[in-house]
Amino acid sequence: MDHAGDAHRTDLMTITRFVLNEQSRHPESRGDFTILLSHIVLGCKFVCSAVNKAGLAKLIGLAGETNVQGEEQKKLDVLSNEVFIKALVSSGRTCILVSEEDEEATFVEPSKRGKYSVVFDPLDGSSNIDCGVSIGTIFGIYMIKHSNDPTLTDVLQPGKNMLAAGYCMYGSSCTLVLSTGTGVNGFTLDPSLGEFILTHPDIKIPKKGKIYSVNEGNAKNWDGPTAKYVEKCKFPKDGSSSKSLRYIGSMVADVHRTLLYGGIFLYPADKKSPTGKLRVLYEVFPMSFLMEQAGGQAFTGKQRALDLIPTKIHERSPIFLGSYDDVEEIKALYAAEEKKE
Ligand code: FDP
Repeated sequence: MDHAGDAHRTDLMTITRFVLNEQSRHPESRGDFTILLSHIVLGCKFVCSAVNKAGLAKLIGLAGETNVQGEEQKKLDVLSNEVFIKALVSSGRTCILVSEEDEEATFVEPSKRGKYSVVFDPLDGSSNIDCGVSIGTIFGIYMIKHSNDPTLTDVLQPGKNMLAAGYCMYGSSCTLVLSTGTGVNGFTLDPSLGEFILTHPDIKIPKKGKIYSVNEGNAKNWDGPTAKYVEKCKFPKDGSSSKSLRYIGSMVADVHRTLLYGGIFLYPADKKSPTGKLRVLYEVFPMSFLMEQAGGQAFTGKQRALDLIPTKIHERSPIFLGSYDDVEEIKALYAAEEKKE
């Protein structure tokens, strides 16, 4: 009998236990972060269940359409947003919420306010919803300076000021990847227990990868360094093998693969979208935070992504993130371009 294996199977490290363990290293902590996280986890479980049932329950469809009972249907992303907003407000630990779904930030009413602000995309990769491809939730957490007088400047902060970041991927399994600033850990939802169990401890991204991930349909509009980099991936001149292309078109899924297998994910600026497509606060920052915590890098084409100071809550930025050496190559190409100018 494999007693060691048995111990592993019976001594389950749930995400709550994991965060409580981390908290015990900070004697001054009063458990507020653990409470906040448990509300985020609840939101993820709800969305996971809704995504799994979507085809059956006819949750898919245009917001505003009515179902056979004559009730108004909610699109999955609208529903997910409502669930997260309500879970975060009711945690009593949040102050400002910025969601991809809402044009304006939500300022939590004073009686329910706490010291954290959460920036999030409740259901990222929405163009993949209707065909059952992996989608996800992305979130980042900041600490507020004055919870009795919160302003937008409390969330318009560089990504390096985040306390924690993570994503939950609704795919063949439901996986939550989290960093509280001391490495990256992955938890998989055990549906029979309804608990996220630590399955990917201390994730480290390979130093160099064999995969590049980009929407090549935009190639005609790319700038010089991006075009040169992708050309190098396909036709390397140093005798190395060409890289493989993988692009799901769902940031959570593409970044998750990059984190586990290594390589690079690119969403560059182009002539049509000079600031790129992805949003700084709830796409670029959380994913860059995780990449750095896993030993990789994240670069905007101009600077370290986490140094960027956003001026608007829905601001966009180009992004290149992944294995350390791969991002180093694209940085060198942008540096060479800058020298020419
Ligand atoms: P989507 O438009 O499906 O919501 O930011 C949203 C996002 O997906 C990312 O998840 C994804 O990486 C990217 O856009 C895909 O964009 P393209 O379709 O332009 O490749």
